[in-house]
Amino acid sequence: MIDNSILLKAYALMSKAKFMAETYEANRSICKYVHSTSRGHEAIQLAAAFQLQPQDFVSPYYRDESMLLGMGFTPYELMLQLLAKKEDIFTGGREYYSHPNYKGVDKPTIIHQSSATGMQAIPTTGLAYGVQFKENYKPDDLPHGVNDELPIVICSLGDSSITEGEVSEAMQFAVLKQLPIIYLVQDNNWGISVSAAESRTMNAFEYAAGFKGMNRIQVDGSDFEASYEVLKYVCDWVRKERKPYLVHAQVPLLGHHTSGVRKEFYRSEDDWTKHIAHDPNPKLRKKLAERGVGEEEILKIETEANDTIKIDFEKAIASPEPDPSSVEDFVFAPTTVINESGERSPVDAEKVLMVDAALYAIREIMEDHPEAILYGQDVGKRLGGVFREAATLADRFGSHRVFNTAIQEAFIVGSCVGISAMGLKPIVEVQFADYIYPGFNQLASEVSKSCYLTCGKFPVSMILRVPIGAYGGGGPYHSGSIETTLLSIKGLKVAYPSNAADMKGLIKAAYLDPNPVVMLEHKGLYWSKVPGTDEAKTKEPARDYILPFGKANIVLHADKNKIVNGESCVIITYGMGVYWSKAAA
Ligand SMILES: Cc1ncc(C[n+]2csc(CCOP(=O)(O)OP(=O)(O)O)c2C)c(N)n1
Ligand SMILES: [Mg+2]
Repeated sequence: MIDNSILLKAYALMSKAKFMAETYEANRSICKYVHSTSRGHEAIQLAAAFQLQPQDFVSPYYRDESMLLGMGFTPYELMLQLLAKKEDIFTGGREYYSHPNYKGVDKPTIIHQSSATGMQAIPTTGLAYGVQFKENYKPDDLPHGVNDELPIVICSLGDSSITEGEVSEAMQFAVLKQLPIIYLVQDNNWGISVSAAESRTMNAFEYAAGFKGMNRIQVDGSDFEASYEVLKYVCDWVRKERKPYLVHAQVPLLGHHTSGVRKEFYRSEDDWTKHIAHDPNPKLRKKLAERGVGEEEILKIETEANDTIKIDFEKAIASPEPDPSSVEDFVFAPTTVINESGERSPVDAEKVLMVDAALYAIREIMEDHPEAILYGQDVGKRLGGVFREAATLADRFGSHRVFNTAIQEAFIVGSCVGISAMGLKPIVEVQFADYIYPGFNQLASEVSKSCYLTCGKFPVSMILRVPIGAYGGGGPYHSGSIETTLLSIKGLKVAYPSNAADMKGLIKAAYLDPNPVVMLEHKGLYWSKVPGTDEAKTKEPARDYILPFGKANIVLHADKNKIVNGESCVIITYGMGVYWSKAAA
């Protein structure tokens, strides 16, 4: 039986969550963004929070306010985000309510949380992979608990988010690698106004059965004691066994979807009556009374909770607004690579093809940096990339550092968010630029915004290699150019070299950059097979050569007289464009 002290602690926090919801509803007009509350989901969320230890990782979703309270964040801290205040510890007033991120030794780590439903599954599964990698290959670098406990990862999700394709990619990877992750699904039968019955034939528990190797369990998530027992069991088990679990918790939804999408727009009286019958708050109150806790003591808890919320809300209202001049802060983390350095053209160096310059750059990086890992489709053993752009690397560095993935571009791209947060440096690849689109969502929703929306706590340090452009016989789906699309995403750096020396120097700069870098590698230049591209072959720069981003090279100087006569023009270009321009000149 669970100790009364735990039930009392849960009831105090549940009472706070209830008064917070009432306070927010009464003060809707001063809340900057719309907000969701945890009403109805409190029991399962607190039960999960109470199992977490500081070395753990958790990705709460936007309804997980009670989980945050259970982890020790104060109502005041949460309210600063509700009111978009400068001192909002998560996002500095940039994000909606209950979109946390946290990096500190006193609580579990929370990486960037977006509003995109289900999309946290991939970055969070990436974290679990990072945990497993460190456990196996860099154990001294993995945080442990006070009694030497290993970290676990919890990914929290709403029931309707499970139908997103990305969730399936994450679960596939979690079971394939047997990662120490718990998917906690809070099932309130609603996805805004879409009911469970009209959106799926199975709940998350039934769905999980299709993922061979996924352990699973169901619980009444409105019953705190039952939820606590199940989550204690599951968390203890994963902490020890290092294998994935899915917990399916049935819960009522006792507020509006958000303060903007009101329950009366789409819910019937009958539905509301059914949900309210499962309110976890009176359920726990009744249990406390059954356990002999007197009415006076319960009332005291409620009064104290109410008083705290009142004081905290007043204090949060009075706290300063963000400084508008800070709006551009944290789009990128500062890079140390500012100037060109090292030897670009050693006297005795051989000329190399661009594809080999890239390969040698990665090889040197992997030799010098044990935290560098490379993965993607076909980049591992046997083939080493469909263009042989990663040939020999798996043999040289082992399958734990260079490995094949399934065909899951979203996972390849989005997992970097979690892996980078673990202090590893992912170098990943999508096979053709045309196939970046399945991963594009992760790039735009998660990767590019992580630094900005965590106020610099979680920049995603990664390289995404993308073979691009036309080459012999590519056709419509193997020749695409995507650079303009990429350039419309703030928070990404894009490099597009035109010769072997630039390729090597830019990959080195990309590695040292704390931000996400997309390397566009033109397939027509890889082997200089396209007529007129011979100069893409250059001497191989030395190991120490680094070429910073954003600096142009003058390839062709105009005739002075022609400039004076107005017969000249400037072409600013990149990649294959350099050779087209030279041909035109
Ligand atoms: C990718 C994406 N599509 C649509 C939305 C809009 N949206 C916000 S919440 C929501 C419903 C999510 O339902 P569920 O996952 O069950 O969580 P609940 O709100 O019921 O707790 C939708 C469709 C979104 N935020 N992200
Ligand atoms: Mg739902």
